[in-house]
Amino acid sequence: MRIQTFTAVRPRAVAMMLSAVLLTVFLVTLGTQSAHAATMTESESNGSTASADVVPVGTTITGSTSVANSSSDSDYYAVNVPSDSRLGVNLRFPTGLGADTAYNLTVYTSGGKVLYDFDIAGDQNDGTWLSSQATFTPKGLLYVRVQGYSGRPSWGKAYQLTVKATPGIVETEFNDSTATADALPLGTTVTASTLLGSTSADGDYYAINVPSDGRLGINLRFPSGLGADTAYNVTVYTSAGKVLYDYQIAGDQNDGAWLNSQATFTPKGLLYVRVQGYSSRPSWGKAYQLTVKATPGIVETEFNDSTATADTLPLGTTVTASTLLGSSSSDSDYYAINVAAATNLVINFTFPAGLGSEKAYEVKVYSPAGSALYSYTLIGNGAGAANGTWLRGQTITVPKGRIFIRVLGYSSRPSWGQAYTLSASYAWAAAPPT
Ligand SMILES: [Ca+2]
Ligand SMILES: [Ca+2]
Ligand SMILES: [Ca+2]
Ligand SMILES: [Ca+2]
Repeated sequence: MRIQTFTAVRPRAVAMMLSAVLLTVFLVTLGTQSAHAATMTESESNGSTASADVVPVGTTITGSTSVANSSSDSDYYAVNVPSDSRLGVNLRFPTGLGADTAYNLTVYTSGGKVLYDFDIAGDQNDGTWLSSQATFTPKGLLYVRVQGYSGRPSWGKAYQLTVKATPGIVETEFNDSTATADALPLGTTVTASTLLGSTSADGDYYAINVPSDGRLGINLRFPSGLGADTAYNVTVYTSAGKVLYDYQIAGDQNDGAWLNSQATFTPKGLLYVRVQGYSSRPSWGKAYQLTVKATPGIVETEFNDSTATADTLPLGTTVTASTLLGSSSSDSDYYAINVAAATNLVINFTFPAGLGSEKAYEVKVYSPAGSALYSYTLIGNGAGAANGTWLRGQTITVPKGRIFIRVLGYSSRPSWGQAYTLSASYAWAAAPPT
């Protein structure tokens, strides 16, 4: 009997208990959901990534830096970002907290590395300065830490934190080396910034795969109003990491036109573009857009600075090139031409008009043994210089074999970074000897 009574009663008790538990869970869930929809309130203790309050993207959480018997308080929030995005971190708090630092706000990667780190002053209480910073994140988990100290007027005050994420093609830190470069397909625009943790410099590397030899177009755009000093350094590296081109981009070159006009060339294959900035510059924390294009063609392939590394130039073929190189003050481009028999050559060399009244290029011809046969200095506005008629009229006799044409330019000249074209042909090809 006792056993029967027991077994008869027990299931009812269990069922009632279960109902109560389920109801509680249901109510708690309801309560949590409605809190999410409006605003959330932090739940101490949230002083580590492990105990972080989970805050959905776009949801505002109210918190406060204050802990009894402690001189500091760290509030960690975990935010799950569904795709690579530009972040908007909005921290608002009451006015009247002075001009000194009110809060420290740090963004951590899921792995706990410092991605961004800001000191927020008391008079930045409306949140606009912080949310205007160009911050980016790869998809996945990140942590935001709001930190305060008992010695600050912000201690015990309520703050509101909202993290927004706008999906897009953005850089993904840490991209500070060729090994960790962001892949950037040709013609794709990436949005990024030079801004990083508690460091004074940020280098953003992009890996670009170029399907064939061609002329590069590097287009870097950024906001106006960043002054006339250097805003960014842009460096192009070969796949082996050698500096091919290197530029200082001034704040007033923000429309990208100047850099894009530079005659830069690349052999097919991998190259890297690095955009570098410093915390001391007005460009720090500003968004930039980078697009790299490539136009296939017969172009020089640096480094072609000696007879040993000369680009082979078949007779009758026109190559496009420039005197422009890394952080060097001069560039020599050697071209090797195979000549079947001693002959007269016509050299067709053209460059843009308007390069002034000083030396623009030197064009030299070498024998297969490397001895100088001819040397010509071309003046920018010299008669027939830019359009090539003067040089085409010179009598150039070369022996049979692998002869060399060298084009030399200097960074001090207006010709630096301009495109030139070069071809060579037998003198009698146009007018056969009789
Ligand atoms: Ca960056
Ligand atoms: Ca970087
Ligand atoms: Ca060159
Ligand atoms: Ca060269």
